[in-house]
Amino acid sequence: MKRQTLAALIASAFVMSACGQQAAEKPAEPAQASAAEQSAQNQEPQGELPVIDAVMTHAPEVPPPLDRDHAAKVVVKIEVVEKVMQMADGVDYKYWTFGGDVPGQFIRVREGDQVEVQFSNRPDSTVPHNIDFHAATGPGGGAAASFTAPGHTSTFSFKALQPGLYIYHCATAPVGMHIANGMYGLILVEPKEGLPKVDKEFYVVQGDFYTKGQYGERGLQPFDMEKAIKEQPDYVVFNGHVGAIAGDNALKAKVGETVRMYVGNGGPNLVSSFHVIGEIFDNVHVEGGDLINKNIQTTLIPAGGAAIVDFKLDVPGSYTLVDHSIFRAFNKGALGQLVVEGDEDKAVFSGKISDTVYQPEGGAIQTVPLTASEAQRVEEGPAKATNKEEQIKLGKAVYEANCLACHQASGQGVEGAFPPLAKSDYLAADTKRGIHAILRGVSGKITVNGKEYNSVMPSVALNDDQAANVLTYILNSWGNNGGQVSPAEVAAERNAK
Ligand code: HEC
Ligand SMILES: [Cu+2]
Repeated sequence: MKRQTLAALIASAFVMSACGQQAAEKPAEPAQASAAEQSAQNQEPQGELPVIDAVMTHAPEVPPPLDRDHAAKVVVKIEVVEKVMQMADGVDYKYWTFGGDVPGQFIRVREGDQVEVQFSNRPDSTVPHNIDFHAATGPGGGAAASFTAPGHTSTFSFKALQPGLYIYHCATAPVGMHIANGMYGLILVEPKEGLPKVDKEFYVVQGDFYTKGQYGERGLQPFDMEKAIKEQPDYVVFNGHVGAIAGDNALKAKVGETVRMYVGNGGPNLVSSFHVIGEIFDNVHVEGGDLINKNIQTTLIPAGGAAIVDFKLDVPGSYTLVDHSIFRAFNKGALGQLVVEGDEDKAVFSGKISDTVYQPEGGAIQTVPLTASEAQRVEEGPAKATNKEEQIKLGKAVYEANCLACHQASGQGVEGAFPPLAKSDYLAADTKRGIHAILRGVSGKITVNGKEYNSVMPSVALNDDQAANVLTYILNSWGNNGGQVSPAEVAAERNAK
């Protein structure tokens, strides 16, 4: 798929695109069911459900409406694929995906369906993954039930009890990193009576991305955890890439048609102020639920949330989808297009289409000088531990903030994924391994307490004091042999080649 530069998108954002590419016709027909049939279905025994494979589509396509008046067991097959794709023109990123692209495939089921999820993590994946369905009722939305090491498949099922449009996402530690790498998508649980018929349906999910280089910096850009924590994305995009639904990839429709958009927000951080420039949403399923609001200009879509919007197209032109937190649209990529062809209606709109020019304002960051005493406090840094007990106390906080998500509260780890730090023979054999793990990360095959692990631990950006304290805490916890690591030892390893 050809992606375009943001500059090119902005240039074409307000003008009618002349390209002739046609979007697939997708007339939408609601499922019809009488009240009597519906109440009969409510009592339908699970064992007798017909089994069907879910029709799943990549964005911006939406599977056709369900033409069913009964519940079914719907089999949803999801494959996790880690792969490098284009974020923007000349910018590559290693995405973690459900099904090979961002967002993951659209899943459409019916209220009352039994959803069986067959969740596979490709053998060439570097880390385990799982899936949390916001449409599921049960612990973690299936996160633990679907936790899957590379080269394995997990199966679990849930009943789609409540209709609505729901996000699904990966919830493997570090959760923020998995979501930031693109692990999210939408599942629609159609109400039993179906949704009103429209002419076209589209699938759009916003997400924010954090790269080492700033916006547009070329080459393969690694994920930047620090920016993610600060919630300062370099990219805010629809459907995973700058230009995924703009320019040559714009959504297409015709005057007179009704359009429904299933819009999600994967986050991980930002809330979307979703707006289509030049249109008013006739109906908004607020937050993807039953509440329908009418005549809406901009609808809020929380991170980990969704909305269903629909509108009728009265006049032709290019309608720009944006996050109306507007720097995101014009400086970070949150820009899509719906190109509408057909006859003018001068009464609705006089026909003058304006062309705006984007002028960068310059991004120099300003600072305010500190007083001499403030500067000295900054220079001194936080209070340091003066003995082993203080190291252990400070180290516990470092552990909880930086290691617990993977190695677990009592250092017990997760079999097949995160090795234990409690009574780890691997660590006990050489304390320096702990220092190396923090400074450089760990990858490749290692054996801990007789069990093999072949995963990746990212390096953790701790200073010498934090690293010394967390390791001293670990050595003196959970039945480990004791010991102490000093900041000087960490510094020596940091400087060693
Ligand atoms: C994102 C998950 C993750 C985080 C966060 C993490 N680790 Fe790890 N850690 C791993 C994985 C996975 C391995 C095994 C890597 C392999 O299989 O090659 C590992 C291995 C280790 C090992 C060597 C194996 C053992 O069990 O003794 C040590 C020591 C270690 N980590 C310490 C830490 C410390 C200390 C922190 C916090 C500062 C931390 N880790 C944070 C995932 C993580
Ligand atoms: Cu994941």
